[in-house]
Amino acid sequence: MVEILDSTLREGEQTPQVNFMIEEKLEIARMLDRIGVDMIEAGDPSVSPNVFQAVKRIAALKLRAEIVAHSLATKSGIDHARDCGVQRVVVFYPTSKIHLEAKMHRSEDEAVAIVCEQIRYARSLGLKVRYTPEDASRTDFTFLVRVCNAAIEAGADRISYADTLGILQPHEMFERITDLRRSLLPCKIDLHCHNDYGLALANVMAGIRGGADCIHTTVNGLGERTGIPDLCETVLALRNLMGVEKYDLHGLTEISAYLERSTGFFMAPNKPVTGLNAFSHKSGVHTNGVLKDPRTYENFDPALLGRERRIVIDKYTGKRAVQVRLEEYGVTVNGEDLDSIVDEIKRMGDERKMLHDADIVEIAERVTGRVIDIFPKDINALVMIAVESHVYTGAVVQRLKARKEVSSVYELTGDYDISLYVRVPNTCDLNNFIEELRLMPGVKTTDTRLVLKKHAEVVA
Ligand code: HCA
Ligand code: CU
Repeated sequence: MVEILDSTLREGEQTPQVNFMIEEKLEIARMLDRIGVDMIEAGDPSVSPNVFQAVKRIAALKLRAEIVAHSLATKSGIDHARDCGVQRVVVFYPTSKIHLEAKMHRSEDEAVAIVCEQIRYARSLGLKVRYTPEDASRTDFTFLVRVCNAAIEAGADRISYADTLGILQPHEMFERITDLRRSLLPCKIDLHCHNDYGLALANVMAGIRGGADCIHTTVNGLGERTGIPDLCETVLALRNLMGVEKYDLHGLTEISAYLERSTGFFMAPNKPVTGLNAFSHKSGVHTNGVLKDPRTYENFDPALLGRERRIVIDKYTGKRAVQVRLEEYGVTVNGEDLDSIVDEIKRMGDERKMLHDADIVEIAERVTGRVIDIFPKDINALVMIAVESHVYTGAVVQRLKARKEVSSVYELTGDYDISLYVRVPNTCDLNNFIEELRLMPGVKTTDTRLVLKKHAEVVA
């Protein structure tokens, strides 16, 4: 069964301008655990004292997911991981020629020796070990197999195939992982794919078909440069396209929104699954289809994610969508009027960037000559009144009922004793009315809210 390791707290925090507070990391870890990810990569404890604290506190939460610390292949890095109390450490060390020569100034033989020494050290501390050959996708395949098998013999039980630069195509990933699976000693294979060409999710799915076990994700696809696969997209793709049902979909919208808020890194509207437009329909052909049967243009029900479909009304809109939108406000129109309303919407849509529901209702009013009292044109307000304790509420109600501004009165329980629905022509009149209310005997305090939109039940 496919596994997910979420690295929002490690790879995700490598996103430019993104840094989490410790409490936020704990909250993210709890949310990830509720979704059911198999492993949480909580950070590299050597990065800073706060990263260390966060990893340690996440390990102490005793979540269902395995907690993983990331580390360079150094003794001190591994010591830090052990001190955090995590179950697993990642020992990462590059394997491509360019990284070994330009960055590490090490030969292939030296790299194998360092990797094995550090893995053995981590194992001696009782840690499970994943070895990541960084830049694996640009590494000579024979050397890659050699270093990975040496790592497995030294005690690693997972190898992370890192497409660090996001340069593979899905068919290549499939072939590489198929070959790797055949060439490696028994171990689990993780896939860490960067999204530089937008191929990260396609690549991990191809890699899974090739025999890999685990996909690395981050919430909202955070990470170095253009990030790695988004957790929400991955969970939906695994479920809907590959039949993997083990993750809880309910927490996905929440965690994505939490990450938007805590990072200030907002999703493009056209982002799959979590983007604003993921379940929006605009052209007449599409909206007509969706209103007849959502399966015409929706591969899955947005309710699975606690989301709703949205029908956009503008110049592309057909009759059916306009009719349904008006019905939502309790307005029914005949066929001829509907034609005229749609014509008018198309005309306005040619001139304006956006049409709001208030515009659509206003057009319907003009065409039908009816007053559709949904978006108040005069000032409508709800006024809450608290009555002095020694005063009989009914006495105040009697006075209020006599006022022409008041269209309904309710007696209530709670902090306020009376609520009024008030209609006045303008702000000045509202102001005068409230001043008079305050002077009325028995009125202790008032609290006023303006009404922006009245829904069908209220109108009726
Ligand atoms: C990096 C390291 C890494 C490691 C991936 C892994 C990568 O370059 O920052 O441990 O699986 O992309 O190679 O994120
Ligand atoms: Cu990475």
